Amino acid sequence: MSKSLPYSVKDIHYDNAKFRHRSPLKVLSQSLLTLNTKRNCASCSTGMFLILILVFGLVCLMLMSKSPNDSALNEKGKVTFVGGLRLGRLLRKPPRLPPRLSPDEGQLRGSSTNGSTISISDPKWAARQQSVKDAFDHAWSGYRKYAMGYDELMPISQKGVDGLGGLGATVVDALDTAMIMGLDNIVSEAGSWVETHLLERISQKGQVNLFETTIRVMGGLLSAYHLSGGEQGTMNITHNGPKPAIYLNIAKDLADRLLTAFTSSPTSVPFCDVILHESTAHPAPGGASSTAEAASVQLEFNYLSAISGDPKYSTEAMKVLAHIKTLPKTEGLVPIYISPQTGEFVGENIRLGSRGDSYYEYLIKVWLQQGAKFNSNFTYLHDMYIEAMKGVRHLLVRNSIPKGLVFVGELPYGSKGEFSPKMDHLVCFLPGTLALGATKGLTKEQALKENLLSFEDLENLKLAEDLAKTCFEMYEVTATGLAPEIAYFHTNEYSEDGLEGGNKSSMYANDIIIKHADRHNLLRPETVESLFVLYRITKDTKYRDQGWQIFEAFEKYTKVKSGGYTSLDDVTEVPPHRRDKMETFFLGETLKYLYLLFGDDSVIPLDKFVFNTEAHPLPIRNT
Ligand code: DMJ
Repeated sequence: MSKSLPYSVKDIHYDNAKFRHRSPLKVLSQSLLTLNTKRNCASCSTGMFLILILVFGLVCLMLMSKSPNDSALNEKGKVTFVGGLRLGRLLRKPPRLPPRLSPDEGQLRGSSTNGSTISISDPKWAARQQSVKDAFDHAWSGYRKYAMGYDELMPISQKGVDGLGGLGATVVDALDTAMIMGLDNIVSEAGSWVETHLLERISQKGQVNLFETTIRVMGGLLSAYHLSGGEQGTMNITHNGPKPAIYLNIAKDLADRLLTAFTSSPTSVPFCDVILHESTAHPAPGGASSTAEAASVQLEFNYLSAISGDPKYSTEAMKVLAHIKTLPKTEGLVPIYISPQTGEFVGENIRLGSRGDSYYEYLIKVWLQQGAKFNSNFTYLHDMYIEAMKGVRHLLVRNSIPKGLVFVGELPYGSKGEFSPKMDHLVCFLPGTLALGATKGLTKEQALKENLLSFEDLENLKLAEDLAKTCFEMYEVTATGLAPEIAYFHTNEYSEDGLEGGNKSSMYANDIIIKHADRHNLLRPETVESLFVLYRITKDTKYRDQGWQIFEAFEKYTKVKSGGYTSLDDVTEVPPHRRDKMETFFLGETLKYLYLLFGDDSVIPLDKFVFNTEAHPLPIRNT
């Protein structure tokens, strides 16, 4: 039976026995029975009888008294042990969690690992989840047949290409998706490739980009470490692939080399490129680093410090955010370039698309990762995030005409310059991030019931829902049902004719403008990522329906028969002209988010994990 990962492995302190929480009554009657086997009560002296009553009374008291510091099964079924040791605990067996079920098993049985009942999932969604799993299998089979060990597959030419420095990026990006899906054979294949080849590659390869290598390769290794039982030391719950320590050692070796991007920079802003075999770092050709790149490696370096016990990774990476905190901003918004030489922002171009996007994502996610509420050292990140989202709402959000889609535009010349109604598909990470930032991973219902949403949270949640709609309409408006890389929005100040998406029945056909140069689709994940987060948070099934519609369009137009999926040149044409590349994030992100969207909420719960910007789940600190 394939395995999957409904919880942090940290939570799995149990054997495979059926969950049994012994009631105090049961313990008492068992104690009585035990005593009675040794003595016949009828022959007891009165003194002995009184002693017995006293003992029972004491046992009762110890078992019934419930202190908040006692071990407890919390709301997610996680066993927490906090506070001092009590006598009661000595006499009690810690509660055991039920055996871990694969998402499919869990759904079929209608039970969950948190002890509460979850609805038996609709067989329709179980079948759709299976289709995503099949798609992943098809994507992997093309890659392993034609490109094993290369960064990416060219599915039409049936060969591999090294577009990311030659570290076998698809293998590492795909690994934790296979673990989550319970695809054991792929876990074995990918895991053993990592074990056999990756360390050698890292020591021999040349130039890599700090950000891409961190989010895809280090992120993939760290997530594989955790999901394969890392923090338990020896327990490998996938039962496939290498031991967690292998992933950790490789991640450390890689991070030690990447660290030179930070340590050789004259400021807290890292250089953008690293020569792996030399362990040297260099600025980008233009000198400046992308703001998103410099500020989106902290989740990974922090987690590496936590599990390796070596603070140096986190220390270097967090300097970037602490430094950016001191820089002047425009209502919390930042230019997309920053100089490692001066530490200052470069230019005035403000956007939440390429080079800007994950800066905003990591502000809130690093705060969440570090234990949010009980770790005040990082409150500044939350403050920066809230200010930035206010800035987004004030300076970048507009409505299109005639139908009023809410979109996020750009300020290429700063807040004094002209507004551009251009929105990259990349911006579609924002609805998910806004929703996550608002409820901190809880459902909206729960957050409302517990009165946890501030005015800002409610505003951000509303914007999240509006933007998710726009992101979906960017798919719906085209002939293929797939989004272009970039869309423009028709406003009072901006219009262009003859650039519709090709789906005449879309009610937003006149709102969305797609320029010829922007019509490609790279199998990107951002919209399905947001649909997944919004579904988890709002429980509104429309997000699942939309995700399914997008998945079907991927199946129809991007699937390559011999194996793999391909990027497209033009989503407004049917049939679309195909490019010849399967990006690693299709396996690492797009299919993972779709799989999770159609599955059970207890798999990688949003209040226990943060996804790095490449969809690799990392556990949230719980102390
Ligand atoms: C991924 O590599 C990451 O999500 C990154 O933050 C930007 N976008 C690509 C996928 O589109």
